[in-house]
Amino acid sequence: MQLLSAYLKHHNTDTELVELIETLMVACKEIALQLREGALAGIHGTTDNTNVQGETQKKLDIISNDILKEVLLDNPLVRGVASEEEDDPVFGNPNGRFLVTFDPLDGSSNIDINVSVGTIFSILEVPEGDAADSVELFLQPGRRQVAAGYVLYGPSAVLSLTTGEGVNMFTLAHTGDFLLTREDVKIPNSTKEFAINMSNHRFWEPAMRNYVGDLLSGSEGPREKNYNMRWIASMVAEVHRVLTRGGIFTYPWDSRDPQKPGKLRLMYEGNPMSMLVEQAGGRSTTCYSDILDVDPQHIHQRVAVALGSSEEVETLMRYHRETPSVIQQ
Ligand code: AFP
Repeated sequence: MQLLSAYLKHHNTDTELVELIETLMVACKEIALQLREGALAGIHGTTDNTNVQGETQKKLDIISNDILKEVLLDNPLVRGVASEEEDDPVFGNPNGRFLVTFDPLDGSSNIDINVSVGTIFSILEVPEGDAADSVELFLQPGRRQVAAGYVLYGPSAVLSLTTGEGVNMFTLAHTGDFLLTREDVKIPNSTKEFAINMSNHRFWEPAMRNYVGDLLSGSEGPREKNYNMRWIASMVAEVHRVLTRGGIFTYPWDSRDPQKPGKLRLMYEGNPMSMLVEQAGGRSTTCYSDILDVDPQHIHQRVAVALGSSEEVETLMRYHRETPSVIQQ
């Protein structure tokens, strides 16, 4: 089985980008170890701190954030990092070539119940010109990403990675190496599996209620086939299922906070997952347009997400085109 770095070099991936990805994996291996220790190391549970999202930080949110920040900023290739757990970007080598955004531990509300969580990352290049250290450097549309991926900490630790030439998966071996286990991953165009937090049904747009209603009507309804449902409450685990066997995952706009376009974060959830899904032949949208074309206005911006099997996502978008919207005035 091929080592991660050997595979990337063999496919002529930029050598500095390979080095940066290897640096990210050093941090993710340490996080995998911490997670495995879990309650034994007394690192389950919450802290008294609240992050910029207004969420209570878990002990492991902070531990994984500190590991990633330290390891990345130690690498002179890194100009700056932005994290779900940091109010503002943190800068390193002023001559660094890359910017990294990350969700250090996605799905952290699942840690204490021992359900899969993950680290999601997105890599951008510093725009041309000698701009000073500022958040503006990061505010680039998702199409500008040079690489994106996640490490899923589940029964095994699996890296899903794209550098813009398809998606490959690497599994963490007991030797500490990430070894190639799935090459050129493709998402099936159609599916019978959907994932949405049904408890938010009354807050959705009419289009989303109609779309999900017809899924639930199954073979007796206009979709003429039966659908099954999943909800893990870890986007990284949901997207891994979609990459592995197809499906549609959505966290749409809802009226609980009408000013917010959605719950999930554009720069370190929406964009990296969208690059992976599109590179695997799927679609990733706001329900109205492609997420990778969204022009970011701030680093913790939220976005509505509907991604997965292309035919199913296009059907969801058709429902949104054909039903009057309460947000798309
Ligand atoms: P946490 O990281 O706070 O657990 O949130 C996870 C998440 O951002 C995403 O991974 C899930 O898909 C989604 O939120 C779950 O949201 P609900 O708790 O509303 O189902």
